[in-house]
Amino acid sequence: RSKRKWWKEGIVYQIYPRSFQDTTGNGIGDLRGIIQRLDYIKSLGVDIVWLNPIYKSPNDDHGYDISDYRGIMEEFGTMADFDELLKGMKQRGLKLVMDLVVNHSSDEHPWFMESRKSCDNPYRDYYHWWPEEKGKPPKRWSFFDIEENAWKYDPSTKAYYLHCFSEKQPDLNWENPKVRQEIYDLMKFWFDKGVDGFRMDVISFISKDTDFPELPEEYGGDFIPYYANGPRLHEYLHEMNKEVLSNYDVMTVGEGTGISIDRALDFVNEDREELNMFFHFDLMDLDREPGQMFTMRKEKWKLTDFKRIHSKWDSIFALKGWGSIYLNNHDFPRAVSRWGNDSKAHWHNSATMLHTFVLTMRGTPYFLYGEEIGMTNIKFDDIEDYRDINTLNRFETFKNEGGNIEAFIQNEKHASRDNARTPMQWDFSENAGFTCSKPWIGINKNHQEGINVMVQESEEDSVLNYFRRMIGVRKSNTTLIYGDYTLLAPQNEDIYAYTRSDSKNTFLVLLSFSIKQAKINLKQLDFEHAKLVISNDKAAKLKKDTRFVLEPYQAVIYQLH
Ligand code: TEU
Repeated sequence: RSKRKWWKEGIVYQIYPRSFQDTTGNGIGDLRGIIQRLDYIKSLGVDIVWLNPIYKSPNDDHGYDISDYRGIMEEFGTMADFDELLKGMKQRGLKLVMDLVVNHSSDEHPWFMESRKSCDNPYRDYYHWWPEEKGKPPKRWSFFDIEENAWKYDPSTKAYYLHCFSEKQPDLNWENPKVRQEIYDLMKFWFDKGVDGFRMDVISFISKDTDFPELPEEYGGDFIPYYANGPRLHEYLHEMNKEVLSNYDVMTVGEGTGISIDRALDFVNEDREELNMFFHFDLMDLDREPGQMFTMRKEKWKLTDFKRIHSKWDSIFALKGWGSIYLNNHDFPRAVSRWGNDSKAHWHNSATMLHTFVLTMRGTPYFLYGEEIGMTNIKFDDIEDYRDINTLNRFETFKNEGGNIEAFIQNEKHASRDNARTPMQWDFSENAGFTCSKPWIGINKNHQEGINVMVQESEEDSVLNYFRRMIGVRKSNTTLIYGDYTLLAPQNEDIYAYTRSDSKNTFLVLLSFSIKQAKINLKQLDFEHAKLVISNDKAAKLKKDTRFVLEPYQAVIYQLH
């Protein structure tokens, strides 16, 4: 069985600092805002805070384009604010995980400004350059480029540089040992301050085949798994572990873009000394057109596929490594709108049912700020309302190709990353208690209809208070953390049923993903001594037989013995 570790037992709360709490009145969240809300965060019962990037940045991609890895973004505050935040967290027994963005930097980072100056600049080899005299570089695809071209021509030295994300995010050259040393040093800088770990942005992309061959045929035109399979990736991760990670008691979670399940253990098997966990994307791909991570599928996703994905990933980590469980983050739409149902009638049950799911799986649970109160997609109608470079640049591409704009917006209402980035809804007031001025991005009107912290604090059965109770259930039963997971009734399209068990206890988890009443009969279970642990439906009662009828989006946990 898995060895006990704080980062396996901890619950992670992700904060997008730009949208959490503004204290200066510029419409942008800041570090002092997080300091102000530390007691609230602690009250949730979470243990670990993951902060999206707070470093100096021109904000082409909201902090994922870093111009100084040791400086704090001006809008967010100062290093003194950061130190106070970290101290406040330590005092409350909270751990802090930062975002490490080292596949690329900003083009305004001094390294890149030097690098582009001349071919013999000492920083030239900090990035990937393709000289014009070699002809046009082989196709490389870019996530955030209007022409989807990852090579940008730079006239000053007549060469192209590689940028797998926007042209303001040039890819760092990890082949260069000096680059790796710089990165290890900056990691140490934050660890020496007392930071407890890193979430590593597109860490799977850091190694490139620097001969830049044409995309091998076996990838069927899909660059993402190719980017994630660089020749020296594991060598770099192991080196990083030896040089830095192994000297501290910290956690690491890689963003596993493009990593398929058959390679999972290469990253997180303890014997390999690389990472602790990573985020896989199989679930995030489920409602997207195959090979198109930004386009919603025409047909609805199936619960049997949802179960299959989670069961498969659970089995991989049953003996070695460790998983991470998440339903949304700052790159994907809100969980309740995507996997549940955000209509008035079903919002409460589906938000709490999804909490129950995340908190009863094996693997570290990750929640996005606002998920605890069931925040929903904002579904902006107008391109003017969007702020994300991904939506904005794809819109340009779409327009240039003469695509149907209405269809584009319709897609973004469900798929845009901005859905997950709207301001935290604290109260009923005009700007939801987030700011006293105009927020940098629109606030969801439903903060006036009960999706806010203030009202949910006062209602016993609110989504927020269910979240707290459910965290209590996980915390008081290590079976729910380390115990075996067994899927029941895999073919049922309405109900996700499983047990979590060890030598001491067996828990039965029943989750309805259906808008109608749903039935399941689990006759194989011994229900003789069953106890009701928790349900999001007040009417739930302990019953003595195994034919269950669940209300729409009902969740219920029984302890069988
Ligand atoms: O995301 C990388 C990544 O894999 C994403 O492209 C993701 O699949 C996409 O955003 C889906 O909408 C990371 C960060 O999480 C993201 O916010 C950054 O924009 C990106 O890296 C570049 O740093």
